[in-house]
Amino acid sequence: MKLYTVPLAPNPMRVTLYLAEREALGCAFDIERIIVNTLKGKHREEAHLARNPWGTLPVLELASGTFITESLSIIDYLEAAVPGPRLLPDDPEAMAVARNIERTVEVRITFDLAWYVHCQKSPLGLPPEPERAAELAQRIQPGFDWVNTLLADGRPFLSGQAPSTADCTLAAFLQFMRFTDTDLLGNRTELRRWDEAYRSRDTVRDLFMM
Ligand SMILES: N[C@@H](CCC(=O)N[C@@H](CS)C(=O)NCC(=O)O)C(=O)O
Repeated sequence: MKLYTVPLAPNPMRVTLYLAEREALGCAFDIERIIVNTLKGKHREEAHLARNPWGTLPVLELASGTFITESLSIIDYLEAAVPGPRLLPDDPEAMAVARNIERTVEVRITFDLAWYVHCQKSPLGLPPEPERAAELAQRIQPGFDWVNTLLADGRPFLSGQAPSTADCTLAAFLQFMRFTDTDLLGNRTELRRWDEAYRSRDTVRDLFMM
């Protein structure tokens, strides 16, 4: 398999974190990682558009030649195809709860947070849009409140006692937020506790660029 990726960008980063979490559990991935330099516009060139007409990253190329172009679909595939301990629980109810948390984080926080970053200080060079950034920052607040409440029982990870895909997703997008040198977490102590603890773990610490 080949994983087309780029450091810092949040959707590639959630896959990077996912792989690190499972490697720490003893899983071995036969994946060649190939950087597509978005700063140089390589993701808009023909070679990458042939892999993914949307021009986005990450992309996973399977041995069959199939390209998987959505980060969560890549994770789903790796959960199903690569043997060994998985991040999602086997129990259907526990799996649904874990996925629900992941999906809520994505829909309520990360979609807007990604655009917030681009409006504030875009790594892709998009023009600043301060008014839109302020509006997006407000829209994210209920999502952060929800996560803060979820963590109020003292759980170390978003889904409970072990890392899940939800942790990978939120941590990846909070790193992206840090690229802007702004902090939208406010005085949410539980969210800050999780954030500090998650990214300082040996498993993932060296993967974070900021
Ligand atoms: N829904 C896609 C989103 C992928 C995406 O937007 N990737 C960003 C990096 S985080 C990208 O490649 N942006 C470049 C562009 O849109 O030009 C996923 O989850 O993989």
